[in-house]
Amino acid sequence: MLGEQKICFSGVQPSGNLTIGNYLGAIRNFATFSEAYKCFYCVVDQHAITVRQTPADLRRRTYETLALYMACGLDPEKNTLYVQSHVPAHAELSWILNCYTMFGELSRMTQFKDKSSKHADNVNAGLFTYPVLMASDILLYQTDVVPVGIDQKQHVELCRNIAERFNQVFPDTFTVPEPIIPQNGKKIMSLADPTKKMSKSDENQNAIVYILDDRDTIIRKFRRAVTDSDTAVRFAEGKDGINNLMTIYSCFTGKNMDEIEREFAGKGYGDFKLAVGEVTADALAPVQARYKELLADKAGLEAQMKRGAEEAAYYARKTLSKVQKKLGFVQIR
Ligand code: ATP
Ligand code: LTN
Repeated sequence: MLGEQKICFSGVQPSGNLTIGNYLGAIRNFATFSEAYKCFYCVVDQHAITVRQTPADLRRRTYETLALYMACGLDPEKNTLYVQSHVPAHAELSWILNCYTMFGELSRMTQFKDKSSKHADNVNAGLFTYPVLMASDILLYQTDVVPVGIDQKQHVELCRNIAERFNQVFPDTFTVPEPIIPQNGKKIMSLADPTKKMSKSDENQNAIVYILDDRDTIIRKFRRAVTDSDTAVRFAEGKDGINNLMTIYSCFTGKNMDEIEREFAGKGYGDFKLAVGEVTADALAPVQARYKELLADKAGLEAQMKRGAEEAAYYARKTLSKVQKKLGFVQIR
């Protein structure tokens, strides 16, 4: 809470091209909080460097992610949109919270285990303390709710533990946040291996549908999606591929599983896959058109970055000063 207003915070890494998993699990839902909450949506570039990035790509993707936020309906007048590295308080609070986070807690994070096995040649300390920086992002703004896909639930729970631990020593410092996980779309699976999360860092391009893929590419990728040897479109245990396609179709059309089963009764997987591709392409077309316009105006994006960072820094400073005072750091301002 900031005064009377409830706060919403979330972030996306500019670490690759964004997928329909990022869209359905997170970004699409962000705009729904704008009326009832004061919202901060951050492009978390400092998180992205926990795995190696090419500087030119990181720079370009930072602009792209901000443009995509706006193209997905986030009005910069109603939401604070900014880049993490522009607000130094994130890194400052992160150091402090490192000292209130246990080695054992961080060792249990499944994302750390996954990423350290994927990047075995670069298991750096930043990858390990990644959830502490994420906790700092959230706690700096006295956040009440954090909309994320289910893979981030464990990190938000750790953030709650850190906040509670700190509050026990220094009462009333942080609001303890709640994760908000969408009912539908919380975990979109890979089209090539539907037992795995669709991830923007997957090497297999056929596994992923990007928000910015063109219509033909989207339809082709869905046509190739791995399914099973059954023929009926029905949501059932063990039919991971079809379940995933039905979830995507449901997210884009608002239809429930029964309605989808009825709609495709007597039809085969081929017809269904084509329909999933078409509704996805139709839904993404306006986002793509708006994105192109926004990205063409680099100066406009930079002005937004500046405005967003100034606004975020104002709130972040308040929490950081309170924390520093409580800890016993000498204030010289
Ligand atoms: P990487 O694959 O590089 O680890 P990521 O896509 O998992 O990246 P982010 O870009 O930081 O990570 O994720 C942004 C948001 O998108 C988070 O809230 C995350 O939970 C959500 N998200 C990511 N992938 C999916 C998915 N397949 N289904 C639903 N939500 C997802
Ligand atoms: N770790 C998140 C991105 C992220 C985030 C946050 C999400 C960084 N800071 C704060 C919500 C709140 C991920 O999706 N990989």
